[in-house]
Amino acid sequence: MIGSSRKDFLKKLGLLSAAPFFSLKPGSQLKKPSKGAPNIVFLLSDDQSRPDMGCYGNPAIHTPNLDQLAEEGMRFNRAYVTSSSCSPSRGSIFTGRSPHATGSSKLHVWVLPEIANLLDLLKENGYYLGGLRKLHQDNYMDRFDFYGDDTVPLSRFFEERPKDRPFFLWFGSDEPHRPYGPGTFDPPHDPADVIVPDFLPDTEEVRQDIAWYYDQMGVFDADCGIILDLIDKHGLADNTMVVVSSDNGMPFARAKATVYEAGLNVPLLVRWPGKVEPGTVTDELVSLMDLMPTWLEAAGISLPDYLEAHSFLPLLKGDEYRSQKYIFAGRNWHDNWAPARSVSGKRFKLIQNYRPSVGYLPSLDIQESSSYQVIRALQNENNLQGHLTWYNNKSTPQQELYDLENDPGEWNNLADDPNFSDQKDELETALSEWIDNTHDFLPPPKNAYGIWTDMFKDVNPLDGWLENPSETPSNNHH
Ligand SMILES: [Ca+2]
Repeated sequence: MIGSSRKDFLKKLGLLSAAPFFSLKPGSQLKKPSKGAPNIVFLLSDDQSRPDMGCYGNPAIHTPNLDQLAEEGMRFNRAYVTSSSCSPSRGSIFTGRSPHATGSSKLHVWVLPEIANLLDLLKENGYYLGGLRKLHQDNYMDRFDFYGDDTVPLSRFFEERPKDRPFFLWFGSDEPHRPYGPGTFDPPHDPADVIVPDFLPDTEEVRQDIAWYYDQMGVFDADCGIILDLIDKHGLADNTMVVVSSDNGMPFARAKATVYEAGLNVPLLVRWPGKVEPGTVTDELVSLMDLMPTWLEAAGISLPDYLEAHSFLPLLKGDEYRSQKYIFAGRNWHDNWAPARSVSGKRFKLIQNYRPSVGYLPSLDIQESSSYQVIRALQNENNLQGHLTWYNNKSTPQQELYDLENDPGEWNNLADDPNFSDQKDELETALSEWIDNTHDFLPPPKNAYGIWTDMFKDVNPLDGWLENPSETPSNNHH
């Protein structure tokens, strides 16, 4: 929902009409697009976890258009956002970098303008750029040749685009973002049918809250259906790669704005006729930042000198593909400060928490949600059961290690279990190298003073010797 102040702002920018903006770097020239460069359509929901789509095995949720698309393309089981937070996650999609390396580490902060980004590269190579509805990287507004908010019919882009150039279309839905209530979807989802995840209490209010979330997913699905019909109507389907995903997980407790799976693991569907085998499913680890090089490569555009992300174009085309061993993610400021980093391998996942002195801090939208009010009420009655006693924790472990195969809900922390010290060590090393290599502002769990010395390799970044100066090791490197 775009408020009137935002509309005023957009009017000021002239973006409510299809005003062409052009922002090529000085000296750069518009190139001709490569022969056969595909159109790219990106359909992005706002706050949806992976399981909440029919094609991901949820029989209660009404997403027929997206389920059909999954049958026509590739479905990813293990696609991850770089941060379970709108603007940081979207910044990574635009730049192929982690949020701490884009300038957009916090919610509502934009990517630095000098960083190489998808939009400039597509535009320099002849693409026409369309943006519909929510961007949440507002500095990029003026990069689009066409922008339409929720007052602009979805069809207008298809009518106004130049017919002799490939296009990139960003459709940033406002759904299923909160607030929730009745009347958004007909027929409404029945609370009796919804699947209550194991991190929420199964009560009437929670079921209703989830049913409203499903209703908004129904709206997203219907909007995607309109866009897919327009692609067909304009005869574009054969040369258009359609990608569906979400910017972060469901807006419920222990999901959105956390580094747990319900926060990070999002749907990802890719349909590209003649290139992607219909009905394929993959368990390969991919990050949404990988979309940027994948799209550029598909368009025949050279990649920038530095990118953290990996193209998964070969995987899409069924060519030889080198699997990614690890996927990294992080949390910084999102209504509160509880930074964390995570690394997921095929089976094990390590979380490093940087504010262990506090327990779970929900984002504001979740704090206000009816399902979180239920959790608080149960807490006050001392009536949280089983796993859900997790919400009573007054602190957070510095490290969490989970076996995702046997414990997909991430309840059984193995970080201090000596039987898993090898797995922890491997992931600590991978996480530390990533933190160093991407110039993160947080210290790595290993080698807290960087890869140039192993002198401090056993210093824990959170309770190291700084609090006990007498134990400070001498530093010969000064
Ligand atoms: Ca979001």
